[in-house]
Amino acid sequence: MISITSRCGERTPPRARRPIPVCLALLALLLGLLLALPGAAQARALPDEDGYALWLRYLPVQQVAPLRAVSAAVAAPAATPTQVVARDELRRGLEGLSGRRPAAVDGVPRDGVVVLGTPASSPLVAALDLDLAGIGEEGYLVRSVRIGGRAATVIAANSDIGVLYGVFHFLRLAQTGQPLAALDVTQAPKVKVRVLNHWDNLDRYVERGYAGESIWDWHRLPDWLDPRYTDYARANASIGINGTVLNNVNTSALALTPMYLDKTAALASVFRPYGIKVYLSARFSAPIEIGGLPTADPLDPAVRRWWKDKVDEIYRTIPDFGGFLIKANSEGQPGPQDYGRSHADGANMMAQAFAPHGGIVMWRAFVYSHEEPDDRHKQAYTEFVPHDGAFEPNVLVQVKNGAIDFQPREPFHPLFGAMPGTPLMMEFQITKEYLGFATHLAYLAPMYEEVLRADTHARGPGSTVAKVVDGSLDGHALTGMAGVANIGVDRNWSGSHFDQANWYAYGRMAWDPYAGSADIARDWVRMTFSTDPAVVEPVVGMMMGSREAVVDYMTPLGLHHLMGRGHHYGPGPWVEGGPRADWTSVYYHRADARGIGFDRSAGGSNAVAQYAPPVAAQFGNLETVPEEFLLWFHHVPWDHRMASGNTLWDELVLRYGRGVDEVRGMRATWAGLEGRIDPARHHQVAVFLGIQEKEAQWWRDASIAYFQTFAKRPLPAGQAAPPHSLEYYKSLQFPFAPGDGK
Ligand code: GCW
Repeated sequence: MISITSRCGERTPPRARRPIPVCLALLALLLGLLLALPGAAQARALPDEDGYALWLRYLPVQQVAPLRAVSAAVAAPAATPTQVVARDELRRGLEGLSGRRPAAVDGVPRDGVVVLGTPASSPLVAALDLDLAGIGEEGYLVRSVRIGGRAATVIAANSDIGVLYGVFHFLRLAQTGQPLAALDVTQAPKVKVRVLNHWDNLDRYVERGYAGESIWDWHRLPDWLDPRYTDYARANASIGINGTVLNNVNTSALALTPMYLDKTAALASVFRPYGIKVYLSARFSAPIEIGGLPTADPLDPAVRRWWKDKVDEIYRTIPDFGGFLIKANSEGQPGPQDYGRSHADGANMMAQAFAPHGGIVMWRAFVYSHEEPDDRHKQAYTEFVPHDGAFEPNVLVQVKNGAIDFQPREPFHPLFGAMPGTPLMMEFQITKEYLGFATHLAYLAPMYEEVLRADTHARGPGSTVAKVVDGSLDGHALTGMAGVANIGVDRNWSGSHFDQANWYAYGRMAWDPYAGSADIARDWVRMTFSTDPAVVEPVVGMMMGSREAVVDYMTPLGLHHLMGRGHHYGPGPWVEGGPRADWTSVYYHRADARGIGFDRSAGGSNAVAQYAPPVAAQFGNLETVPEEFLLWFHHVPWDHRMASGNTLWDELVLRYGRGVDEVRGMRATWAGLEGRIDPARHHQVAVFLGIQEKEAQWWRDASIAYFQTFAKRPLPAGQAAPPHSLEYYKSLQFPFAPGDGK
């Protein structure tokens, strides 16, 4: 009889049972002792992650049996590139999550088949006779059904891309640990054009980018298609983004030359299966710079011909090209006003060139002029409202969420609700130009949500910004949302792990502007870090408080535009002088011996009058203005009594401190999660939170040191004096801070 060697090294006959448990027990004891030694935690640590996988990590779920029960096999067509992508993503995801690669099958031979397709692409879907009428081209159903008596899950749509979106939805449910046995999901996007705006220059510099160079490797395009482009497309499709503007709004005209169109076409070919169209920013003066014309006057027939020919050429190269994004007559960019023409003249010229091809023009309303002495807050409204209804039907006017510039908090832009005859799209900034770059943890979805839920009162109560954006308020079919991307070549894409959440949340809110920021955060944390409730709840808590913390330590109570000049890094409330008043801080805070704040009430610039009367009345009155907008709309005496009972000065100081405290709290919460998150990501976030605390403190100290020179009042009891002199804070220079325009 052969004997075997047990793990204890004893020679035992094969059937002898006793010695094995004994030696296993010894082994367990030994292991236990080992684990108790210093360094043992390391041995147990989760494997390091670098963040490249984003929210598509597809790691094994905790409860594998229920997932396996519904995902034994996949029955999916694979006749088109999008069908292949949908099937492969589903199999890849399920394999990672369940530890078992689902078989590819043609029918439903057993329980647990996931059936994909449209009525046209899949006989199985056709036979189910589902009601797909209300979900449009991009919507989908995910439903638990029975086919031939067997339990199946069907992911059905009217188009291949709808099916792909459904696949990502199903995978999200699996990733976040939702029950999968009785599904009945119906989804359709509420916004049509859901685009990222890359502020990427052709030399790969990213304006306001904090995640390294541009991912577009223009020099090696069109031949080298970096695999990252495919992962970019997957990530975007997973959250419903269906377009990308590749180049900066401050663009070179060269982006429209044949060489760059070929490169753009190559990117379009990678993105196409994922339902992502490419768009380009176009420089208004391109007819002069690359067309050799003496003018770019939009009413000049030769100029009109040039744009028409250019657009025709683009469609010969990229048949499903999306359209143009235009920044005109803004911050020195050329535009129709250079020729005495209006924004509508400029936009319509281009829109007419696109109309035969089904393309669109996204014309930005971020305009203000240094020749115009009026409050910058008012200028977009003043320039655009007179042209309401005058734009071609394929023009979207793209409006930033607030009237100044992506500040940590702004009231909603007065254009929302004020142009019923024109579709307005939302422009949010995902990159954190004014919210601590990529080092500070600031989850932006609560800010997006706050703006989308704001009530314009334009057509009576309930006329929310979301209803303007989704077209329901004034019956527009062409609708859109843009997010200024935070993506670069950094391994984790966004410069920090938590900034991925802002990209993610933007996509989810572009799909559904009524979605809740906390729900989205919860999904994201589960997919990105862990489904363990001991991780999910504290991390969601950190995220939900994080934007308010930034508001507090940078620009509390409605203050705005107080950052360092040019690069926008760090506090600079003292910034004054230079080429234009509205690029200084003193223009915005107007602090003096009496008080602080920008009077935009009827007695001041009267910007409030651009809002519908109930909103104007609320914002315009010192008694009714919400405190978070107090200094946005009013110049307020230092001793003004706040709701808390404090004076304005005391409250201001306390808010700065509250912001710093919140960051300290986030650090402590995060420190408590060590061991529950892989060491690499945990460490980087911990270090970044340390930087954030230092910088929050710096914002607080420098701001207080400066404003105290006007308030000339002591700090409230218990509040520490800034450790340095105002001169010290003013002397700090950051010549190479990232992302500055150039
Ligand atoms: O926020 C400001 C930025 C500029 C930017 C501009 C814009 C692309 O500081 O860098 O330029 O807005 O939105 O056009």
